[in-house]
Amino acid sequence: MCETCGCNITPGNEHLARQKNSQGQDAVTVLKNLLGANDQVASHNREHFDLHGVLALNLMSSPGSGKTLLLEATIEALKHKFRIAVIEGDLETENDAARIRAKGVPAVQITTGSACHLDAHMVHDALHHMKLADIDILFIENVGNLVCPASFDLGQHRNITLLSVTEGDDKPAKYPVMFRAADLVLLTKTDLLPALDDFDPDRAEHYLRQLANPAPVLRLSAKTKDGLDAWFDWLRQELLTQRQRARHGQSLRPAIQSDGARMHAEMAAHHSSPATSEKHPRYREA
Ligand SMILES: Nc1nc2c(ncn2[C@@H]2O[C@H](COP(=O)(O)OP(=O)(O)OP(=O)(O)O)[C@@H](O)[C@H]2O)c(=O)[nH]1
Ligand SMILES: [Zn+2]
Ligand SMILES: [Zn+2]
Ligand SMILES: [Zn+2]
Repeated sequence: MCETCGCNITPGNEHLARQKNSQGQDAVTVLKNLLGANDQVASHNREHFDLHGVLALNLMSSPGSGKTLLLEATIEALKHKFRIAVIEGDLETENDAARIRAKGVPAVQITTGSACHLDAHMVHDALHHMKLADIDILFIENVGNLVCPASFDLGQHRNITLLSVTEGDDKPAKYPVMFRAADLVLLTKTDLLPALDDFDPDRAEHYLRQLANPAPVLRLSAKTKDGLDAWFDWLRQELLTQRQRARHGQSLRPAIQSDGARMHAEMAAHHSSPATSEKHPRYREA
């Protein structure tokens, strides 16, 4: 996806890209600078969160793996205990934000247009429409995509990767950058497991461990509400430790970004060079 979509350049940073190009820099330099600018804004966002003791969580997954339904179920269960708010990222439509608002909590929709991920600039803009002093937990629902979102620090404290049981248990092996970035993996739609004889939750976890990622793996169904308690416990614990950190003036960056970011930049650079693009054929003969 990133190889062709030019997704490093987003509405939030394209002015930087133009500026850098006019100075005659090559693609690698431009991309590295863009990622550097993103990381600066991400740190700035994290300062906003830490100042207000907000726990910021980035939800990433394939399209349709159940991010919004899980948020709806979470809000229903916890909205009287914690003050929750949501930033929604989608290519088009306000649908997800409308679903969240219908549950009675604030939601800001970011429509990214062609960009297949959120970046820190977009999140910063969204923060201008939120009252951080009134928020305990901020969920950022990233654009449904198992590749690009893992490469961009948004200023969150934790990355949560969802894997629906309908997608195949080898996804961690196929999308290592995404699954390496996970601080928590949620296996979703487990109510469908009886109808699927080819998804083995243990095998999915095994592939995750092969990436040397020790993140907890929780199995749940937002539809039947099975397994949600462990997820709620994780949230409570994270909020507690975030508040302790904030009190001590400390912060927390989410799991691995730099690997993904470097790959993202290098991949895009390869594809801008005809000499190397032959090594990455877009079509392969069977
Ligand atoms: N059976 C079952 N279906 C679910 C579950 N969670 C979500 N779904 C269904 O899966 C579809 C997609 O769910 P969403 O919550 O919209 O998924 P999403 O990840 O937010 O989708 P995008 O924002 O488009 O990436 C909907 O039809 C949901 O009803 C679940 O636990 N079990
Ligand atoms: Zn991309
Ligand atoms: Zn959604
Ligand atoms: Zn700011």
